[in-house]
Amino acid sequence: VTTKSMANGLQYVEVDTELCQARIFLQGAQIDQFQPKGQSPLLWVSAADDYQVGNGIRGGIPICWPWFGQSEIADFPQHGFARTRTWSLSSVNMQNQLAIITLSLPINHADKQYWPHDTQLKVVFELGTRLKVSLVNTNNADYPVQLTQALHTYFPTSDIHNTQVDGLAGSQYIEFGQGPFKQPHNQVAFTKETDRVYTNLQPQQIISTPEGNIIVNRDNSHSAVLWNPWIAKSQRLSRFNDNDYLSMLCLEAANVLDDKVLLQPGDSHTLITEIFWQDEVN
Ligand code: TA6
Repeated sequence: VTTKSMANGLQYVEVDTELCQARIFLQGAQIDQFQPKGQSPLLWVSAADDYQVGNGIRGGIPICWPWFGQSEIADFPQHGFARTRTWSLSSVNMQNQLAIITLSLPINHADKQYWPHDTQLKVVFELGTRLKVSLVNTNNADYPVQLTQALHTYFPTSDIHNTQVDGLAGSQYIEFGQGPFKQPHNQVAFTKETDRVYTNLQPQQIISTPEGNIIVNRDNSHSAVLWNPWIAKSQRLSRFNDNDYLSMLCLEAANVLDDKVLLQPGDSHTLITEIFWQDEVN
């Protein structure tokens, strides 16, 4: 595990162990590469992304915090501000062959306009044959604090027309401000712009792609977002090629809508997502 920086100053942690290769930027504590040894990459990044300082990367796992989507307060940045801030690298540990990397978000005064509360935010990456991400909120204030958040994971596929998501039975979703709609089947395929905020969702979904099945587990989360921009929105998105929609989908572990985080004084909450290829090699 080494810390490096790009010519433009973006610093990142490079992980290359017996079990996996990964890369985590200090900006946004954003992982953009994770590949178990002997298997395909589990994260997708647009070739259109130019890794600019001040932007989130179009891919990997952007951390949406302390709100998902548009802020309810004002025209604050979409998906919060944590993903454009430089986090500090708190610790790097090896536990057997597992790399455990922790970053924390120092809330500076500039952010007080968005987040005037005394809370702590850290993210723990556990990198092995699986990728486990834990987003830990602690409320140090003497009053309750609430927030919404999501681990906005971009997954790769060689063909979106040959990709389905299983594990949605019994849930409901809001899409384009309409709904909630009851999820009619256990499986979703992609034939148009899809931007669904699911609630009452079971903790495991399976993304089946031509490369194999990706298992996506969540903990302390009953909500998730399923997104593919499709053709028209792809042309409007920054750092995204027109045909990128054919090679990606997002399934985001979230705490949104009625699943938002409400932290009593002194409380902690940990949002967890764990992803891996169904036929793990070891
Ligand atoms: O998670 C889905 C979504 O909210 C989409 O509506 C789209 O806006 C996407 O996030 C990407 O947002 P970003 O701010 O990263 O371009």
